[in-house]
Amino acid sequence: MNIKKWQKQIVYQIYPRSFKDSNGDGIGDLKGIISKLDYIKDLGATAIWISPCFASPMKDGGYDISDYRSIDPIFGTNADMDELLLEAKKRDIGIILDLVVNHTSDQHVWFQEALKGKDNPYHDYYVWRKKANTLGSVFGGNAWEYVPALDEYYLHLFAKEQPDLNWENPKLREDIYEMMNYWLDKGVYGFRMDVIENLGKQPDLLITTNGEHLHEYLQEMHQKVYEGREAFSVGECWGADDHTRILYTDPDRKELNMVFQFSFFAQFWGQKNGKWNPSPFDLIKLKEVLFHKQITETKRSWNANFWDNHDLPRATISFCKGMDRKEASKMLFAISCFEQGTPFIYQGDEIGMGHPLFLKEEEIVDVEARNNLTCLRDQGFSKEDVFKMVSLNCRDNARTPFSWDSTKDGGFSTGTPWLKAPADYQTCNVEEEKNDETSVLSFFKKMIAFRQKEDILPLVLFGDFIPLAEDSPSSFSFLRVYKDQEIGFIANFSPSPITNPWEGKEFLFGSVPEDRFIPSCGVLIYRLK
Ligand code: TEU
Ligand code: CA
Repeated sequence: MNIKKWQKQIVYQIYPRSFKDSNGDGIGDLKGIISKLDYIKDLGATAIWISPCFASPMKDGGYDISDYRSIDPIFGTNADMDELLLEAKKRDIGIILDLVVNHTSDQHVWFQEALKGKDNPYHDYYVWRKKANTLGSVFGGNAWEYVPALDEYYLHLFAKEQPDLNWENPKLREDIYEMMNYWLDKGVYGFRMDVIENLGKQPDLLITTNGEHLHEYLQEMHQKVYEGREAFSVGECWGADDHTRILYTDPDRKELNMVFQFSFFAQFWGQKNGKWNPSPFDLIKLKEVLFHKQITETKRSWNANFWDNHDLPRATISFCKGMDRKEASKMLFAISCFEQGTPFIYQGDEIGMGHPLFLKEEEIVDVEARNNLTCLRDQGFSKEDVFKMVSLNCRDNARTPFSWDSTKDGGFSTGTPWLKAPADYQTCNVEEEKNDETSVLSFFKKMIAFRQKEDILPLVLFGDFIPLAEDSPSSFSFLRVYKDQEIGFIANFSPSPITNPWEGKEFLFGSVPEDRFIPSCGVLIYRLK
């Protein structure tokens, strides 16, 4: 089978505020990213998704964009972006930008114009109603904000500083496509598309995801932007399941290459208070979701394989209690590499980074977390309980400054970082790991090189996936079968050793030496046929 370029990418996600600061202001920037391109190349990643770096008041870490064509000064200049594109190209690394077009910042000129009156041509770029309904914002509270001067409410599915765009307006859609083409013409490789499932929202019916016209818009976007280009697209779709994934990613439908699905993670959110009150992790439930995803309609759709991103606490901490965090990081990545689909690495996973230890409320900065410090208090939880719920589950956990070495704050910045550094940067950093053959970093490199091998890649991309030991509370194991090849994958997803079912077979690759027993988090890959 012919492998398409987008199918064989290994994508590395950068949260630019936290990756590398080049000028000592405590905030990561584009020059910082440029200085680390060789690091990313050496890791084996082939593309970089950069979380938003556009002009923004930063009410939501840049997911509130006030100008889609300018780089925010805290991240650098448009010339820095040109340089990044050039330097990435030299290394054959694609740059994937974050496309946030469900909403803008309230400081975007479109919204500022819209506020001027109902006759203003930009008024209809946003979603207005005479009356609010009960629709809630993802970040807590109601999704409607009243503007006295207009005697109308505007919709904001996220923070009130993030008014929702009105995709029913063809003029708005044209402006967005033009902007996307502008960046692709500049040499950008593609887009990660923020909450793209919300474009068809029907707020009067309380429908936010999977609205009536969603797929029409995505097909139109494909035609006006992607058609005839070799570009990459991945949609962020919290509401997608194994069947709706086809709607987005069946190549015949011409919408997106792949989507992020979240139920593997969100299934552990509590009935009440969701992410702030997760239920205990259960490996069998995790496998149920991930295996189902792997065996359902994969011939007509495509998977994005990920464990972490800038919104989720690290999976090594949520899912791997009692296990060594660094060994767990190797195991999770090996799974991503051997499932059908395209693997994503979130910055820091490749060195096994952990969380900061938040000691007081003031150290938490994320808008979702800050809103919920109040909302949860209003529900009657004690101050101590609220702090615990928020500090353990908030998005800041994943947004800590990257640990490059053992100097102050992990060498991220010569100044004071905008967010607390991880608790153990002195022992968990690139400098410590780069020359250590047994480190997480070395494993990631070897794992990528193995997966991308000519005789392995087609099997990983197109082979059948056959789940094994679904009821086992300790192993994560499956077969991949392609033409006359059969490869067995087993990971010990538990704190204690397990027996190796394939001892004596043709050993191909592993995170631990081949033996009768597999230690906690150990991964072994065998050729069975
Ligand atoms: O996330 C969408 C989203 O729904 C998340 O906010 C998610 O529900 C939440 O983080 C779970 O805690 C995207 C971006 O990834 C996120 O960073 C943005 O804040 C959000 O959209 C708005 O643009
Ligand atoms: Ca900086």
